[in-house]
Amino acid sequence: MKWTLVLLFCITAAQAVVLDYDEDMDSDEPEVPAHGPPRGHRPDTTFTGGRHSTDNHRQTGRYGPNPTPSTSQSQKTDDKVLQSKGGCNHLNANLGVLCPNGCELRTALLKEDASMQLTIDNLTTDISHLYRSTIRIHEYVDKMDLEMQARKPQYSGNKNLVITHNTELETYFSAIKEKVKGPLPSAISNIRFLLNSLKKKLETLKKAVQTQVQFCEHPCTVTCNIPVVSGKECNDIYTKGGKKSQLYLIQPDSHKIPYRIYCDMVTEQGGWALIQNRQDGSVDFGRSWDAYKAGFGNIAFDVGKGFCDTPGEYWLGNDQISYLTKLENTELLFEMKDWENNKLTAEYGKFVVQNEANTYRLSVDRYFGNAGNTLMEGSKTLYGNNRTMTIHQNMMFSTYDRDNDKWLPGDLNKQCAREDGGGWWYNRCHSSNPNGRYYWGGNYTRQMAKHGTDDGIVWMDFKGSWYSMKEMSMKIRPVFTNIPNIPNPGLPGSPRATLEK
Ligand SMILES: [Ca+2]
Repeated sequence: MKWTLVLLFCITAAQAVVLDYDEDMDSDEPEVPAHGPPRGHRPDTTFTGGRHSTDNHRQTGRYGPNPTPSTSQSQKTDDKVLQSKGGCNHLNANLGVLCPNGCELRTALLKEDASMQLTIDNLTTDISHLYRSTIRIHEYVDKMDLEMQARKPQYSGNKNLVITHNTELETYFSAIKEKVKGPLPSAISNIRFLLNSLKKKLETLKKAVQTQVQFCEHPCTVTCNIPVVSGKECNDIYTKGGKKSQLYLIQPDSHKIPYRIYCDMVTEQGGWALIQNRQDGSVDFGRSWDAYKAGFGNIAFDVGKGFCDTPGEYWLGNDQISYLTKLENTELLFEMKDWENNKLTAEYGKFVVQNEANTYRLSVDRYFGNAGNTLMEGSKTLYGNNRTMTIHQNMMFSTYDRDNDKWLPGDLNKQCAREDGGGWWYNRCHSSNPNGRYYWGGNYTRQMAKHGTDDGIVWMDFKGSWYSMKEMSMKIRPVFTNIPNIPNPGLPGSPRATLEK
């Protein structure tokens, strides 16, 4: 590019020189004498301006050939040479051609003009392309500038947003860092300790559950060594030598299958058959007619002595009870203990339970004790008809699925057994409820009761309706006939009763 511009400059300068020279020739030519123009050969170095000084200059120029002798022949020859070199004549042909004149240069340049013109055209094209490219670059730069201007607000907004988020992150990070370095490690340590503790407890419970699962593979099997001595009932066994209170096998009738029962051989000289027992709430007494008919619960346990001397909670069964009470004259002993371990009793010198066909109707007589004669007299905390309807004497047995009570018979919504928790000789409804629900601690409320009624193990004359006994039991035995001179020891004031006191 640089050399191209220099060349263009030279061309322009040369053209200007040619034009000047041609103009001079055209204007001077008429003034030129025949012998040529008077100039150029004088070696006057004094610059006088004007055109002649140019001649002097040219004389010392690089084109200057040495002067040759001027002859007419040589002039003719020079004319021919000059003509061939551009057609320009010197003023004095004798001076020869000292240097290429403007005409020669013009001629040379004209010869070069075609190639130069092509180069110029190419340069022009290149310049045009360059110009257009420059224009496009400018346009692109302007566009970029506009875009940058447009993006400045966006960048500022994003910058503010980033700064806000960074500030929030720094705040959160500081809080987390503070917690991580502060109470968090100790809290984690405590939680880890608790988890380990819970894990150990769970492992212990798991082992206990596994043990119970293995133990309960035969949950209803109680292994008891049956004593050799047996009898038709407990008093019979007692008279035969069975003096320990434990589980025995009795057979009241030779035609019936023997069955297990717990015999109390200690209380009031023994011989008692345990027909009902409550002591820990381990057995549900809210059972059906058939369950009460056949009996349910656990007769006795072996707690390590090699025989079953510890009674469980159970109901012997209405059929067995009925049969035993008819086998001989039978007396009945209620024993009850509150949660302060105060113990009271209620004895009946007569106790008869009819068979199922007669709905196990109850008959008791000859009360003696300190708990209150609720079976025959109802609760002494009540009066008039209210008390009368709590008498159990002559009542039929009722369960939740067999309503034989005196509370609106036939009305399915008036069932004492359904509301009071167990099977019993309900009237309308009770003054004693030995088969009621077991309440730990004794006192309970209407809100705690399933139906809002006094459904606990109640003996109203002892602790009222809203107190459930800790322990309750019913024991029967034949009226003593094997003790000489004691015709009816269960009667109040009898020799045996006096003896027991
Ligand atoms: Ca009823």
